Amino acid sequence: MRRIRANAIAILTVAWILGTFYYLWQDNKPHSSPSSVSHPKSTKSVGQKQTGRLEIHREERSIPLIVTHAPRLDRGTRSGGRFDEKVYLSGKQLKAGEDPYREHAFNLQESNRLSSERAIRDTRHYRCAAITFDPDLPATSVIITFHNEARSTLLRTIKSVLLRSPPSLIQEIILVDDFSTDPDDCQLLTQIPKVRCLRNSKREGLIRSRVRGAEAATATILTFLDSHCEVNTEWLQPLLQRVKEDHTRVVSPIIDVISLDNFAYLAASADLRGGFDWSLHFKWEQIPIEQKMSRTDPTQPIRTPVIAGGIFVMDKGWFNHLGQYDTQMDIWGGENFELSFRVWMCGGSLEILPCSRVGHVFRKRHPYDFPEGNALTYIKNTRRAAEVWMDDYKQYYYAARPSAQGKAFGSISERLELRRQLNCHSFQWYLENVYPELKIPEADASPALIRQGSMCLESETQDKQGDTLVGLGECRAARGSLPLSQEWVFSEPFIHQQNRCLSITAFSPGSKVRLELCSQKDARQKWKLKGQSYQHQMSGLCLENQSGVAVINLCHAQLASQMWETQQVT
Ligand code: LR7
Ligand code: MN
Repeated sequence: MRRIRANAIAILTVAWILGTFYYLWQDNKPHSSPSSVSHPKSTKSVGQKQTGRLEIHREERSIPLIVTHAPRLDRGTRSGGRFDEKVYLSGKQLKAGEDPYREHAFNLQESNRLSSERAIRDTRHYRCAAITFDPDLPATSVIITFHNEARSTLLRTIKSVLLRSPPSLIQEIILVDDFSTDPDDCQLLTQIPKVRCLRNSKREGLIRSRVRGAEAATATILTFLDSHCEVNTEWLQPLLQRVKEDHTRVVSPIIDVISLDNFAYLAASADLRGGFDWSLHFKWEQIPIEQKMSRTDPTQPIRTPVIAGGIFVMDKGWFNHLGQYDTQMDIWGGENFELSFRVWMCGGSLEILPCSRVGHVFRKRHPYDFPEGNALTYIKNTRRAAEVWMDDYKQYYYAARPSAQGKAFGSISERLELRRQLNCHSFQWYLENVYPELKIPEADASPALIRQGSMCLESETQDKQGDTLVGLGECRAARGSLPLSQEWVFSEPFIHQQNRCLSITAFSPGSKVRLELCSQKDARQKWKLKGQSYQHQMSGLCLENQSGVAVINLCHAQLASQMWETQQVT
């Protein structure tokens, strides 16, 4: 009897040890393709049938949520004689010989061929799986706007949400049909539980459509998605958790890539954030090296200067408080900058959460028309963002996008009033605190004369403190051979000669100016160009020629002694 018990204990111990080893091995095993977008199994060269089978087999383990939370949508609905997926999908099939890319700018044939419930690889860092969330996360309304989306991609977006989210967290899915040709694309989907459909009576564009969806939402948290996405394992919980902890956070997932050719689901790099150039062109960029070095935990949020725009979660009260969207923006584009600047400058923050992953079909062209033309619409929208939020820095937007000058952009008075009421930070604050990596263009970095008639601003002798006095002298030389003392570089906000910056000596009218070692933080050195005057930013006083001495004084438009001509040297 005793021996039997001893044997049993020995067997159990061995089993326990083996089990523990297996568990640890599983847990420590990194994903077969860590974070790159090139996955050999996803390339077209691999036999598709075999790839498909392999994928599904491999995936079963990595998406337990499908099993845990899958209410098997069509089982319930079909028996009720309601949503019939086959009927829905076969309503729109590719005609023989038709170019599969024509209508949607992705391979429609491939999308139609795939199951609406296909498994995808869990692309998260393996440490994400161990994170736990509050049991009482708030539910969300998912808002998907679309204009003539393919039925197969739209359905896959919806089903991935319903199958890969804890049901209690999905209050509803609001589809906003932006006047698609066939109302049934949207209407038939309302036979799926939780799905609602709002149809615009005319084409509005994604911005006004999203606002309409947000206004109809009954949950306290809004989740925006594009109409050709697939959400991944536990995508929603990290997003809701961060917003629950602080309602001013606006959070997005890492956006994985769904190939527009073969619809392979590819992991995107986890080291990227949203950025832009002065023409307001969005780009993914590496997170700055210092931040990268200090990231010991790959599951931590990544602060981002801007979001891509289509996929994010935001508290509904905060969305409304901050002024929703600029509803005078049309069709597509620019709204992500406007929202991003507004969130940061008016007291919120933007984050990318690496433990949340959502796939998106990235396309190379717009498959739909722009009633006012693509370029004009983008200019109108970005111009509105620049005019309302970028203060004097908008000059760099115009310099980078000269075609924007003079183009119509409507009235912005309501948005300016909103900015005033919300008491938001300046764009300079945003540049200093959120996006210091965005460099002020050095286009005007070539040296110039700053002159009044035949007199030029010049640096003179050093005073007792070792600072250089500044006055006016006869412009002495022709182009190319100027004395260095008359060459100035204005790269806002600094007017400088090498590393010495034009600085006021006191904040009162009549104070002299001199050259001092440049310092990024020194308010005495910051100027802006206002018409033909150089205005000291903080005092509001203007650079003036007072009988050959450079001083600052109360600004008077058209006062000759305050009007300067800038003449490039090279
Ligand atoms: O008139 C329109 N009405 C619409 O409802 C035009 C478009 N739409 C819908 C459209 O069906 C889609 O669901 O709006 C959504 C976005 O349009 P896409 O998919 O053509 O845009 P995109 O993926 O190229 O654009 C990105 O930038 C846009 C700027 O306005 C939006 O913010 C998109 O939501 C955004 N997409 C993403 O952020 C996903 C990641 C891509 C990146 C980078
Ligand atoms: Mn898209």
